[in-house]
Formats: sequence, structure tokens, C-alpha cells
Amino acid sequence: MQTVQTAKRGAIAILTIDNPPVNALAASLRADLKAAVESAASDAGIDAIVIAAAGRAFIAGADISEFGKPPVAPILPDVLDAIEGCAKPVVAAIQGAALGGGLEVALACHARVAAPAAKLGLPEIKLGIIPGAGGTQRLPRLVGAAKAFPMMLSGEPVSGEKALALGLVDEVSDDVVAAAVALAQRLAAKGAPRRTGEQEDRLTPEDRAAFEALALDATKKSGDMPNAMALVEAVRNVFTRSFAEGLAAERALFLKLVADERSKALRHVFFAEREAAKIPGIAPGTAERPIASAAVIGAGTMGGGIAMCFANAGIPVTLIEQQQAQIDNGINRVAAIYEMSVTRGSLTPENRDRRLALITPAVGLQAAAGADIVVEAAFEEMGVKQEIFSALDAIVKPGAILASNTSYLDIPTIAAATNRPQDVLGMHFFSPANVMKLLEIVRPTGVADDVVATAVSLARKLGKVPVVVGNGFGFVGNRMLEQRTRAAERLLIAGALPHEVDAALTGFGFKMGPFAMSDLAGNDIGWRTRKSRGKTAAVADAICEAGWFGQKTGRGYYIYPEGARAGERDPEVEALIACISKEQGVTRRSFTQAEILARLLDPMVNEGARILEEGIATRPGDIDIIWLNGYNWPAWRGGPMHWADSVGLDVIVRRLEEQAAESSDTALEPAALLRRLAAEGKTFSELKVRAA
Ligand code: T1G
Repeated sequence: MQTVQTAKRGAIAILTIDNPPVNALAASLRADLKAAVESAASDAGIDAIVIAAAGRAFIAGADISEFGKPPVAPILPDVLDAIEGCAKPVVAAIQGAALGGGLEVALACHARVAAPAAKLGLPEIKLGIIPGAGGTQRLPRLVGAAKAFPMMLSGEPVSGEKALALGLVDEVSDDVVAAAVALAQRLAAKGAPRRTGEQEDRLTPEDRAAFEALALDATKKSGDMPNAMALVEAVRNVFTRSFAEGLAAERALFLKLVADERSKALRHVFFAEREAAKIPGIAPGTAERPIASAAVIGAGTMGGGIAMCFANAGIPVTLIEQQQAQIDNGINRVAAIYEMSVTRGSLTPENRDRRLALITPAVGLQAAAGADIVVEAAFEEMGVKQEIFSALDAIVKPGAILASNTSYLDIPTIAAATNRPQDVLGMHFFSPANVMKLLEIVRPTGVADDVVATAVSLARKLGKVPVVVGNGFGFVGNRMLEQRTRAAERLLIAGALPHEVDAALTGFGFKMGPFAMSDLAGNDIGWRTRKSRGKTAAVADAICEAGWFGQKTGRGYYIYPEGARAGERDPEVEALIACISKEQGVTRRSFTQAEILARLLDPMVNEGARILEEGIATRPGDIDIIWLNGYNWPAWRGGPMHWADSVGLDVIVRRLEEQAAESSDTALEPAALLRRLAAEGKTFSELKVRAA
């Protein structure tokens, strides 16, 4: 199908790009666009050219799915040379998102008209690369390097209005094609077009100085990300090298980054996020239940945070407790969190007041009567939850959605306490609920499709990343986290120390390691859960029996000197660990960081494979999205399943077999799916998604 249609309006050729869904610059579009420009350029009846687009996006950029494959001519720079080198004026009519290569097409044009709400940006940095088709050379020539560099470093787009103020576009109009045609006619009357690459007047010594200051700051903040440093080098070339040399240097830097593992991981995340939004068996556009108001049961840390999510999204919410004192505490905690944001300057006093006014504190479940959705965030004990759901069943209106925020309890058992199991599901928020992006939507058998679709859509309105998962102990994230926690405990007994285990994960890119994290959250939380499940962990239990609950008690796995945030090694803890190793007859040995990393992450991947076998997760990419958004897995590592693919599943299987032989933990035996993929020389990414 032709991806570019040519029409004529007088002596103006209008080339309309049409490559659904977002006009990504696939090879076919590049070829059609170059041919259409060259044809119009050689048409004696044409004085000027307008490049427009159909659909919601102008051009969404290069086709990311083509990266890593052999290039297909014409490559984008060649298309842009044809545009910029055209003897007749070429004007871009930007009605929607012009991102990445899409903006680079517009930059190669001789002028640009944008709709007020259009989005213009160079987001390549978010994919671990830099603009690869002239963006680093042309954008500074239009708006100055000091304005162009931050746009490319953040990757954030600007509106048509902002682009006009920057000098990035020449006009803003609600009818971009008509305005572009008129501008093209005026330019044609002026003669030779003004080429972006030849404009140097913005590149002043003052602009250079301002850019260098920004570059120095960027080097300090993101010196460990190669693409940020490459961007500095590429933009600096606008001052130090010719346009042609700058383009060549940019291309070389870009191609090197595309081949980097970090960029491959970020491109995997781009598609995995979009795949996770596709729910097997539920067609896009399934009718949703209207959510005009909500209620949250339980005003503890989680309940308060969940209520804030609704208020922050502008949805009125009733926050309910059993007694006045409890709801007073709850609402005061919420007010204090908002106040902290106002103090930090991230929230205006007006918005604080507006959000607080949307949260109605109440005592007694009857206050949930009018809510369209009720989220239960009460004590993590099945009896308590069944009592609440049974009472709610008699109170809330027909069609109301009942959700539990439980982090691992069985949803069907909770639903069985009501006469409306088809309206009951899990909405597992992650602490702090008003901050963490991940929302596990737990879909038990028998829940209505429109309830799931409504929950997913609501999650997005709350600014969350929803991932639909099946019902099972710990669902996906916490079930895999438990494997890492057990592995960390095993490592302490085998010879590693807390700071060595933590350093392995922070060195991998996590913000914190498991022991520092446990000290932060409170070691007694895990202790209480283990006791409720009749489980033990020698070191973790001993730490708690000593009353070392973590930061809140001044010591846990580490000692926290008065007011210190970072813990220090505690000789008493290390002596305790050595004593437990001795009691268990273990001869302690040292571990390399690589060994520690493998022992922590391989069991997680193995549990992920089991989760896929059981159908608790639909895709490996869903598991990666869960770990990126719920547990701070570093995005440029792609997630546990993507990481396993990069290590090699055969390597993971072999290491698990060695660990299983050393330990009595049968969970370390490689999962059948993992063995099969490894034996077939396959990766998780090649796993076909289960049908509906
Ligand atoms: N390449 C391939 N597929 C893409 C794509 C792209 N650039 N952008 C979107 N898609 C697919 C997406 O996977 C989904 O597929 C469908 O289109 C709708 O996307 C040379 C090297 C444009 C703001 O980073 O930000 O140019 O799931 O759900 O919410 O220097 O898509 O339907 O099968 O996101 O309306 C730089 C990426 C590339 C922009 C529209 N460009 N895209 O949002 O739709 S690198 C980007 C977006 C580059 C140059 C460099 C958004 C959007 P499916 P969607 P949306």
C-alpha cells in the first residue's frame, strides 16, 4: 500500500503520509517519501511542497522494531538530504506527534507549521540512544544549542505553541495544511529555500557558553549513561565541526549506541509496556463501568496512599476506618504527606487543598454505600477481609466493583464472602501507593471482563502502570521477591555479608540492596509474615529476636548512627551470622559480586518461568514491566526475563542445577519451561503469548 499520497493545490504538492497506526518511518515509508519528494521536485508544475500526515501522529519516529536488523535503503539521513537539498521550498504541516525521526523530517524541511497541541520532541535518550538523523545538528541551528540540548537530554516533547516561542516552528495553526500551503506559496515567491543546515546565526559564543555549562551539569549527573555523554559530544560539534562532519559524527555515535545492550533493553521495555496493556480475551474498547466516586477501607499507610491516588486523579474518595481515632490518624498522615510536597515545591497549596477536599474521612462501612468502586486495604488477614467483603456486599450498590489490595491472599476466597464474585478482583498497589507506578490487577476465574477492563482503565487514570495477573500466592512480583529473599538469606549463611549482598544489587543498578531495603521497611514486617505462614529464616529471625527492626530502631542488618540514612556495618550482626553458619555446620566462604548476583537473580527468573507455566503472567515482558515499575529494577537492564535472555537460559539452568545440588531448596530445580527453552536454544522473548 502506498504510504504517501500526493495531491496538488495549485502549484503546491501536498504529500500526505499514511502509515498506521502512528506513521513510524518504516523502510516502505522512507522509500515512498523520498520518491514523492523527488517526483514533486522534478515536476515543472510544482513550485513548492508540503509534507503532511494522516491519523493522530505526524510521524512517531524511526520504526523501533527495525533496530538491530540490517539497514534497508533508503536510510533516513538520505531521505532528509532529499528534503533539505530540494531546490523548491518544503514545508512540514505537523498536526500531531512529531517525535524522533519524525521531528528530524520536519527539521530537514525549510519551514514548519504546527497545531497548537502538537507534540514535537527528540525522545531518543529514553531508548538509550541519541537522535541519529540530524537532530543534534539541525535543532541547535534553529533554536540554539542551549535550548536544544536540554530538550534532547530530557527527551520531553514541547507543544506547538512552545515550539513557536523557541523558533522551532514558523507558525501555529488549527489548519496546518492550509497554513503550510500558504507559507509554501510565499516561500516559493522568495526563491531559493533557507536550509536548516546552513543556519549558524543562533550559534553564538554566548550560546556556546550556556551549552557548556549544561553539558558539565549533565556529565556530573548522567556520566554513567553512554548516550548522555554521546549527546554532549554530538551537540558540541555544531560549534567545532562543519555541518557535514557533525552529521557523520552523530551517525557514528548513534550506530554504536543502537548496538549497546542498554538500548536493546530500553527498546524491549518500550514494546513490553504496550504489550502488557493487551489483556487476553478482552477486546480493546470493552465497555467499562463508570467510576465517578470511590471508597477505600482502611486508613493505614496503604489505604491513605490509595485514597491519595484517587484524589490526585480528581476522583472523590471516602476513606473509611472503624473508629474516629483511626480515621483521624489516617487523614492526618495524608495531610502531612501533601504538606511535605508543598514544602518541597512539587505541589501548590491550591492543589493540596483541592486534593484534600476530595478525600472524605468516615467511620463505618456504610459510608461506602454510594461508591462505584471500593478498594479494601485492611489488615493482611483472611478472616478480616472476608468479614469486610461480606458486610460490603450488603451495603454497596449493584454493579459496584469490590477490589482487595491484598499483596498475596487468595482473591476467590475473599470473593466467596460476597454474593457478587463476578464483581470482585485484586488491585495490588505497591508502597508507597501514591508514588509507585505498578498496579497488579489480579484477575480470578469468574470475574466479569468489564470489571477487569474498568480496573485497567482506572489504573491508567490514577497514573499507574497496570499489569493483569492471575490469582496465586504472591501473584507475580512478591512471589519472585520471596525467591530473592530466600537466596539472600542463604548467601549470608554460606559466607557473604549484608553489605556484600547489597553491593551486588546496587552495582547491578538497583537503588538499594535487599538488606538495606528491609532495614528501611522494617525487618519485623517480614518476620510477622513468616510467622503467620509457619516459615523461618535463621538470620532474619535472629535479627528480629534481638529487636533490630531496622532504621526505626536504629539498627537492623546495619547500624544507623543518630539521624544517619545510610547504615554502617555492624560487627555484632556479622558475628551473629557467623555463629548461625557454625550452628548449621556450614564452612563460610567468600563470594564474588558476580556469584552473588547470579545466586540472587537466577531463582527469581526460575520462579518467573513457573509463573508463566501456570499462566499467572501472560508474557515474559509483563514480568519485566512488573519488576521495573514495582521494584526499581533498572530500566536499562530490561527486567528479569530480558536479563535472563541476555545471560543465556542454558547458563541460568546450569547455575540453578549447581545451586540446587548445594541446597535442600527444591525451588532451585530449573522449571520445565526454562529447561525446554534452554534445550531448544530459545529465549523468553520468543515465547508465544497464550491465546485468550
Ligand atoms: N516504532 C515502531 N512502533 C511504534 C513506534 C515506533 N517509533 N511508536 C509507536 N509504535 C507502535 C506501538 O508499539 C503500538 O503498537 C502502536 O504503535 C501505538 O503506539 C532516527 C532513531 C507516538 C506518542 O520514541 O511515543 O526516531 O501495540 O500505544 O499512545 O533519530 O507511540 O498497537 O501493536 O504508544 O497514541 C523515537 C515512540 C524513535 C516515539 C503515540 N520515537 N512512540 O502514542 O500509541 S527512535 C519515539 C510514542 C528515532 C531517529 C531515532 C507513542 C506516540 P501496537 P502507542 P499512543
